[in-house]
Amino acid sequence: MAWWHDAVIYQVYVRSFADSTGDGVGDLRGIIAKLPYLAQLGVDAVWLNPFYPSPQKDAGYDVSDYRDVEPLFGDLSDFDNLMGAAHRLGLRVVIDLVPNHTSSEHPWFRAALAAPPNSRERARYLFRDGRGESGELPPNDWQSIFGGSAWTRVGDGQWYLHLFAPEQPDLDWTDQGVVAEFDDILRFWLDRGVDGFRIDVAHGLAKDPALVDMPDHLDPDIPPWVAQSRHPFWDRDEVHEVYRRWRSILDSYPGDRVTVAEAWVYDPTRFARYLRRDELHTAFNFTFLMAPWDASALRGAIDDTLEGLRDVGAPATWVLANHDVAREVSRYGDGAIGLRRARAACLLMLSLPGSAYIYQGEELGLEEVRDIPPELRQDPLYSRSGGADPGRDGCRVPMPWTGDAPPFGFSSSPSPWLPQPPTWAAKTAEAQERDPASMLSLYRNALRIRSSREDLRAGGLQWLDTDASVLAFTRGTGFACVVNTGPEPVPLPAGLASARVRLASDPLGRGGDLPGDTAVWVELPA
Ligand code: TEU
Repeated sequence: MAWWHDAVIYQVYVRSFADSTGDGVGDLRGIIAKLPYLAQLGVDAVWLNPFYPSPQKDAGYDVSDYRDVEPLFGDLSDFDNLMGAAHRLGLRVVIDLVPNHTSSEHPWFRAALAAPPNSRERARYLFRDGRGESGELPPNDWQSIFGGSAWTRVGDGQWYLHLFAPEQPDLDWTDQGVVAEFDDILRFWLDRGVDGFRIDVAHGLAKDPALVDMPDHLDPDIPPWVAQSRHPFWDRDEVHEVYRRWRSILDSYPGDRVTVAEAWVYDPTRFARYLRRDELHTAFNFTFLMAPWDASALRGAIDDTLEGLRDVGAPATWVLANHDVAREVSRYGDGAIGLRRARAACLLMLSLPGSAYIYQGEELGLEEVRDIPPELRQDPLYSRSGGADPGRDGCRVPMPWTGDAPPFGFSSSPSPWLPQPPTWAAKTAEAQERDPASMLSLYRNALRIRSSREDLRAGGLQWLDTDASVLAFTRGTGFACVVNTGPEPVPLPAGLASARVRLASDPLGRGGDLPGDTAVWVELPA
């Protein structure tokens, strides 16, 4: 079985992991210095958020050169050193590919602005004439995910499409030059030894050729970045051609290279289409991430996921957090209760069949930082929504490594690009390393057990009968996980009473009861 079927992949948010230069922004050399920490944590691979040259209008998801490293983060030789150091420690490296849009500073977009309407240069993007008497209205009513119209007008009166910020013009994937360019970008990084790609906005590359207005059948309550059926730009059938093409490129390389799609597609059948045998290997499972802390919602998300993937044979992925969503400690209720639930969720996630993702700081139990001063907030989602949406800076605050005051060893600069809360003194990696009851110790122990047990990685999942507020399942014949999402203690399910406890997210009650918001891993007698 290829490594990615059961891998645990750690997401490194490059800007916020470790700063080696003292400019307050994380960088590749900073990551190299912390690779031993990741090896000791026990993960199999890292995924790096975009580190390419970029004006940083959307934290690097606005790429101006797909074949180099942003000077803030280092250079190509730092990248090669990072690859070498990671591989020596047995860690694979997955990088982020941003194919839906470029930066407005990309040479292609500059050339498009300099060229006239209907030129070869404009054909790589979606330039159109406007509506209204003199073209003063946007070509259609699409809204940007970050707020406002998805169209911006240029000097000669034409408009261009940007599903995200105006500094992120969408590429036209019907243009063969665009297709060929990305083939070449994939090869550039595969030749440098990368183990795979995370595909940004994988459900967005194809647009309705007529660029029709938003149809009436769409549900306004569904978040704007989530696919719905017959949508003019999400999850259209044409995207699959791109992925078949990329799969054949990856397959032509030695070793097991992997793709993971960022596809906000909740319909399990539509989702599975990205993972057909000649398309992408894996995709983030956002159904699990979005589920509330509730046994039946979580069980529903798990069943739908496993059921949806059965026919395509792709492994499931499990994700609790990333750089776009509020941290799970906060989503699950903040404070002591949020942390307690996040600890239980860790054991749940790491005992489900498939691969799992850990977002940096999740293993430290970091919470969402809500009090970032407005003038320091960087996310375009905040500014473009006029502050109505707090944006995603709160989950992107730099890592606390050591010491008892900010910047907690992240940087030698006293003011990292986002400020860290002083209360993180108790959450540093250094403080948690010494504490066997810490979140970090829980993640380390769980990952150690997971890697030592074949049944946890490859065994089937079987649900056990339990109370409505409890999730209980076996993996193979020798292992079980029980999660109590309710507030009251419950006895372990019949049949598990004589089992040996391997790990618990919090201490069990007297008589072996499972307290509220607690999970336990048990070994079953042979
Ligand atoms: O995100 C795609 C996306 O649509 C959502 O993640 C959305 O931006 C977010 O949930 C709103 O709250 C990807 C990247 O992960 C994100 O960081 C980028 O901003 C976006 O693409 C544009 O490249």
